[in-house]
Order: sequence, then C-alpha cells, then structure tokens
Amino acid sequence: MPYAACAPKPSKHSIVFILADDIGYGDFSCYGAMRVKTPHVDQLAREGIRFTDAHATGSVCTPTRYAFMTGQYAWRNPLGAGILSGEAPLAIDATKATTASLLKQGGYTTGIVGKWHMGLGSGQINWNTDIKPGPLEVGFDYAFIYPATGDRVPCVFIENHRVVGLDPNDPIQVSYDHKVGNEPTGREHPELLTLKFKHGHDATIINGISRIGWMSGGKSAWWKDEQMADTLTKKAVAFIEQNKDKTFFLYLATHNIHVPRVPHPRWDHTSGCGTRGDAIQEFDGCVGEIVATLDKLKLADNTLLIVTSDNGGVIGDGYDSGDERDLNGHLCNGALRGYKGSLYEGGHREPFIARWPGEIKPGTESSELIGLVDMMATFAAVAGVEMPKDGGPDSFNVLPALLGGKSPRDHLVVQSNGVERQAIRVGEWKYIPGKPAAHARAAGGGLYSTSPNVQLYNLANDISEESNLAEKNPGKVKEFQALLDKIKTDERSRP
Ligand code: NG6
Ligand code: CA
Repeated sequence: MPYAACAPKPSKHSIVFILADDIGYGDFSCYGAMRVKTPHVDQLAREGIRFTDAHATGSVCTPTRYAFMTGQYAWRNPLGAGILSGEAPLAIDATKATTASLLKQGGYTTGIVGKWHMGLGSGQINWNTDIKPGPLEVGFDYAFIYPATGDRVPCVFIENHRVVGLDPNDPIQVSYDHKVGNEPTGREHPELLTLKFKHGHDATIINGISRIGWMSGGKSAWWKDEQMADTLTKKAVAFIEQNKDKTFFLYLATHNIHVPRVPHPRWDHTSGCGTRGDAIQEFDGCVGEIVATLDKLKLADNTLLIVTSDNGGVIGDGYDSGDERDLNGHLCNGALRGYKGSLYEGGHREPFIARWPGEIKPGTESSELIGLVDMMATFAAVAGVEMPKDGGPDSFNVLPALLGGKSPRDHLVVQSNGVERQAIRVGEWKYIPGKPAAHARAAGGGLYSTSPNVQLYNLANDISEESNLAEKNPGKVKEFQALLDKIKTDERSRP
C-alpha cells in the first residue's frame, strides 16, 4: 500500500508543553501549597486533569529533557544521562526520530522556547558563527533557547543558529576548564556580587551573579536575569500568534524556578515564601499569559496544554538566596521524601496537568502512573503519527490516561544524575538498588542524596518512603532487580 493511503490524517490539535525547571510536587496551590498562589495553574487543573503519580524520568534536568525528546531512557546514552555543561555536544542522535521531528512529520509547525540543556554542536562550539547541530537539526522549525542553565555560561540566547544581539567585535569565548578573558569571577571578587554563591557558582560574574564556567565577550548579548521570564513568555506568545492558523507544537521550557532565582521586581515579596515562592508565582503568571493568548486567538479548544516540571523541588541549590530562612512552612515536595537529584519520590514525582477542552473531562484527577519519557508516543497518538519501530524505545502511549482512563504502564524506571543508578516502580512498589558507599557522595549540600542501601518501599501506604521493606521481602528485591536488568539488556521497554 502506498504510504499516503495508510497514513493517518493530520491532526487539527496543537500541543503546548510547558516544562518548568525544578518545580516540586508541592509547589502549586492545587497540589497543596498553602501560601504560594498559582491561580492560573489551578484554573487549568479545574478545566483539565491533574495527575498524582506522574514522573520526570530523571531527578535532574538533562536526563528528563533527553528522555522527553527521544522517548528513550537517558541512562541508555551516557551523553544525555547527566547534567551537561554549557559547552557539551548535542546528546541527541539527529538521525533518529524525536518528539519534535515526529510531530513535524505529522504536519505540525514545531518550536522550542527556553532552556535547552541537551548539548549543542559536535564538540568545540564557536559561539560567534552558526551553532549546530541543535534544536533545528532534531525536529524544530524555530528555536529561541539558552544553551544550558541559568547558572551556567554562556548567558546568552540563541535564536535558531545564532546568538541574539552579538556584536561581532566582541566575540564570545567559553570554557568549563579554566578562566578565559578578563571578566571578574565570584571567587576573586565576592564584593561585586549581588547574589552570593554557596556551592560551586564561583566563576565568571554576569549581571552581578557568578556562574558555573567562564566566559568572555558577548556583552551586548548577555541576558538580563530579572527579565528572563518575560523574555521567554513573549517569544512563546509570538510563536503562537505567528502560527495561529497552523497546527503547532510549542515546547516552552521556562527558566523558572531554577537558580539563580531573580524574578522581575513586580513579583518581589508577593508569595510570602521568599524568592523561591516569588519565582513560582512568576511562573504561574507566564502560564496565565499563554492561556490568555490561546483564548484570545480562539485556539484553546484545539490545543492540548500540559504543565509539568523536569525534576523535584530543591531549596537553595548553590546560591545564598535565603530559601531556608524564607520557607514559611512551604513544603516544595509536599509529603514526599528527598529533593531534586534524589531517587526518592521528591526527586522525580511531578505536578502534571493536562487541559484539552472537549477531550479531557474538566476537574478530573488521575492516580495513573505516567512518565515524561511517554510524551513522544503520546504526542504521536495525538497527532495521528505512527511511532517508528526503532524510535522511542521506552515511550508508552499514555493518551488513554490523559483522557481519564488507564495508563498502559505497570512499571517505570527513574534515574538521578549519570548512568550509574536507577530505581524502578512496579505497581505500588518502589525498588532502589544499593550503591557502593565509595560512590555515595552527596552533592549540593546533601540535598541531592539517596541512601546507598538497597531499599524497597510500598508507596500505597508509605508515600514518604520511611519504612524500608527490602530485608523483609528478599523475593521482591530479586524480582525487581531482575526486571531492571532485563529492561537494560533489552534496550527497550515499550510494547
Ligand atoms: C548542579 C548545580 C546546581 C544546578 C544543577 C543543574 C552546584 C553545586 N550545583 O551541579 O546549582 O545548576 O547542577 O540543575 O554547582 S538542573 O536542573 O539543570 O539539572
Ligand atoms: Ca531542573
């Protein structure tokens, strides 16, 4: 049969996927936050479905984003399995299908705005010329990104292949190995800092904040930290407006609420929970603008809108912004144990809200198990595109769960930073294999840590992972270890 005869019809439903950075399970009011107010996110929950067992498949950024883009667990590929620097090469295999390329193939116009953090180029990036391969080479028609994180150099935006606002007479140089150029560093000149560092973050000072890594030049292109949220929101709104007559996929990856947390001054002291709370409210404001844009353009009914986050909440995270002092009772991960970077639920269980008028019943709640690695197969189903046989090996189509039914998942593997250690969920059980004590060093002031012991929890009655049942259940430990081993050797886990 000719391809066209069996190809599904192109979809009329656009997809907007808003991925927050470091927002935890308890950070939105509709997930239990008492003081921090998130009216726009809450409104989406009232109009759509709110998941209570959705997971970022990594407890740090790069692995989750890699899995979202490729439908493959990031620990299968050492390039995308750990937190990347701002000069790491592209971690995604550009010859394979991605979430974006599949949608593009399905007739979508595809755009990314915000945090990339999946590597750029193929080694030795020259920031002063075309920067590729990157988003445009893996399925996006349009990209307005920053390379890694808000706390990593280079602190510039890249639109499609080029640094935005770069003066050719002031070229950019970047290193993660040694100081380059003459810009002062946080370590040498702490008196110049408007935000003090606590751990790491002591290299080049950009806008009064010292970062991870050194950079020189590109001054006219440096972003303004307090305008980051507004800049990205404006670009996202513009992308929607420009493509209002098409079917589009927008991946909006916000800087909020990653460090350095510098919300626009209009959000200062609005949350009652310090800068971290203010940054959550600024994120909520951004969601509100996206919703208002869809409403204004009468696109809301034709758009699947998702709000979620890339890893669990964290307090502090390298700068001295008074997070602990200002918490005011706020529990960023609710009742969950652990933080960003940990294999405990606090590291990877996320708020996940989906609104799709006419398709998703308003005000529903789901306790089905889903992961962000599933978005590839799920979006393919929304678009009516077939999954390639050799693509998205770990991506399950969870559209039935989004529509209020069952998830096809009975298990899910989650990871922390790097390829070494993964945990597995099977039904109500969570199994965390042991880790040799020599490797169990905790980073980030201990917040990122997971105990090195073999652990087994029954989440049905122990959501806070307090009671380790591993010793009492050697049979289950063996069974789950064998399943984890099989998923690894099979190199795929989806049907
Ligand atoms: C860690 C940084 C942390 C943050 C994280 C990446 C230190 C001590 N900690 O190495 O501040 O940047 O990397 O976060 O430097 S993520 O959300 O992008 O994964
Ligand atoms: Ca993150």
